[in-house]
Amino acid sequence: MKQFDIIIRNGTIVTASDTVQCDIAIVDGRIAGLGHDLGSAGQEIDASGKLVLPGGVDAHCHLDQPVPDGLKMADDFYTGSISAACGGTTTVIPFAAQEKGHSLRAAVEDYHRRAEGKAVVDYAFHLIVSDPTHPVLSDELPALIREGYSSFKIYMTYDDLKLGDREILEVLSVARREGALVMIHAENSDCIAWLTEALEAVGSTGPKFHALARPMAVEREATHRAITFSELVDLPILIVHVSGREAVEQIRWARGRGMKIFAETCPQYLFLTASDLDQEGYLGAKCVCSPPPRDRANQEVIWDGLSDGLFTIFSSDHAPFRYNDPRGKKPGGEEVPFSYIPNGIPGLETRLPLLFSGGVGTGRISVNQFVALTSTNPAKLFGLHPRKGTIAIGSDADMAIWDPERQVVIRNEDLHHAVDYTPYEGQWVKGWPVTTLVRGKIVAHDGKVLAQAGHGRFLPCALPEMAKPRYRTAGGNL
Ligand code: DUC
Ligand code: ZN
Ligand code: ZN
Repeated sequence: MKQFDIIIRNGTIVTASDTVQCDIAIVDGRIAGLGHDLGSAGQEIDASGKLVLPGGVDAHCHLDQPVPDGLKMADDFYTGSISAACGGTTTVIPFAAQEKGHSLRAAVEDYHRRAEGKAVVDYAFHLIVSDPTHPVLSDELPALIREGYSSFKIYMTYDDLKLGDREILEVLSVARREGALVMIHAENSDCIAWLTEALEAVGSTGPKFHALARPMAVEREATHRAITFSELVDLPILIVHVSGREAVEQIRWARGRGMKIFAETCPQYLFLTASDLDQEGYLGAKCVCSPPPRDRANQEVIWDGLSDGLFTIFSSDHAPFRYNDPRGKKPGGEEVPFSYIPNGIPGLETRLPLLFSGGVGTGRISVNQFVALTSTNPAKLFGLHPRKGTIAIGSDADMAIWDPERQVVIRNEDLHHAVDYTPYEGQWVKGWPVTTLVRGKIVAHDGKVLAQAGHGRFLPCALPEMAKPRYRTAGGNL
């Protein structure tokens, strides 16, 4: 009888803290041994010359999320998760979004139905709280947090999602009481509406004007306001999709005052600029996302924040709207004013290779920082560690085996999402995840999907230890 189900031999194991040469033994989907001369196994994987990393945890992606105005996300839990797997990601955390006027519980139940039997990688849910009524704040949200939905996103913009300042304070207070983590989309809604009207009034309606309607000042102001709310309630928060210098400065300022402000950034702020919205014709619509990409100097600010520890996590913000589609970027098949273009770009499969190549490959970040930003920290921040996010005895055998030398030119035709474009078409990267395992099963190898839909399981999240309040203030004790 073989001792183990699988042994991965001769690889270089990388965690957030260490890089070691050793073999990995797997039994029943978990890591059972790390070392040399481990014994025999039913299946052997030779990882000579390869890096073995914890599978990526993409803590910000949108899959099959109901959206208004006749739009539809192209990726469901199957196409989204095979795309994730082929890009070295083994856990995704998309959003169960409350619709205004509806219950939060209904959103969660609906989202489970959408995920059931489809995912190939494991998944947890964040909530989106868009209608914090009394029953939601007093009953539904606390109950859901205790059931394993321990993080939620709130928006300071988008008419169908945004909360007012008072509502944000109420919601943060519940999170503090229950120990949840709040993710904040920080952009000033009124400023965006005013700028949008002014631009459209003079006929400035093309995709490139999306970036002008959402300048950095709009993000800076809202980031500062979110930090103020965090201080008043004495609650750590996560500022998501930070795009450039001005928001970064606010977060550094808050950190300098001893506040626990977590920050996330995404590939679009490293590999795209606002000029990508200014492509021929209407093609810039492919890069419309919020906050918008900035300029080259801001890309450097984001790189600095990744290397010096300002950013806690690096996520895709995958928002899969097709380009040539009546329910996508050209709603009704037409070239519409920028304010009607659905916000968001695809990025689940390219998140890790882009950061590996642009960050580790250039020496901007170490390979251990890469693991921390893309796997260990998101697992810790959202209560999934040490089951996810590391290579350790007892952890789930979720791994990506990387060929650090493989050179790839990104082509949409090679990706596995259901979107009809990638904003990174033609970009060259060095380093690619060739084999991905989820709980000891090879789910993807060399771009081929080897797992059945439904292999992925739902993961309830523990209360995030890392996001506990640091101080007790008057506001926090209320
Ligand atoms: N912005 C968001 O806030 N969410 C989805 C995509 C985007 O661009
Ligand atoms: Zn957002
Ligand atoms: Zn998002």
